[in-house]
Amino acid sequence: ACPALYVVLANRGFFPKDELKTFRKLGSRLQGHVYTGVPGVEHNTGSLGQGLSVANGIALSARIQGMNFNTYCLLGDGEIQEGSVWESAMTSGHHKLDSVCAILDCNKVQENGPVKEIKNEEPILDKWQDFGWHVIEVDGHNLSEIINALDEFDTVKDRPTFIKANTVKGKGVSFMEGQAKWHGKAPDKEQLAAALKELGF
Ligand SMILES: Cc1ncc(C[n+]2csc(CCOP(=O)(O)OP(=O)(O)O)c2C)c(N)n1
Ligand SMILES: [Mg+2]
Repeated sequence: ACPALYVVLANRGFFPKDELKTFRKLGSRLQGHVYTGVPGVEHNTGSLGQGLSVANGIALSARIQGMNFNTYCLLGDGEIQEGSVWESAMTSGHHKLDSVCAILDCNKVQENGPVKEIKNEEPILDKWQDFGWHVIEVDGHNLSEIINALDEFDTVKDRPTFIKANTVKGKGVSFMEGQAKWHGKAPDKEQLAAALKELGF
């Protein structure tokens, strides 16, 4: 996910767009996991399972200080096997943190294979609902469904919102779709050309 974040930050002027070409090079601040050395990044990531605790902390701090903004947390479906995610899910529910929205990128695959074979998580929506969350399910490749879900989140009071976004890992590139083996692998020149062609570039 970090290349996508870097592109957004560069486009928002946090650092020069030219710097994007240094991605994952020795000496670059744009590494494979984001850290606070990157302008616009306020918390290190890389270790799965921490994001929702951070989101809760930000939301609670805003409440205490009387500040009015929303906090969004993107989770992976492999990531939610981490116990810390459920501690924080319980915390958001207990404190009725209605400014927190968690979005699950439910692509059915984690680093080493299919989620349901490694550790089945279904029924996911029932679990989050039981922890005190308002739950919504969308097609994560359908922008208007995502926007509607975010609008619904804005109207929900006294409970956090969980959006299960059903997605396909590697969407749009036929030989990558749904396959764990592409998790951290770079395509060779021919594969790159084929992938860009399929994506319409
Ligand atoms: C605590 C921790 N354990 C293991 C890893 C290694 N790791 C990086 S990504 C990943 C798989 C995550 O799967 P998922 O949450 O489904 O994300 P996806 O790749 O599908 O977007 C793992 C195990 C890590 N970064 N942190
Ligand atoms: Mg996944």
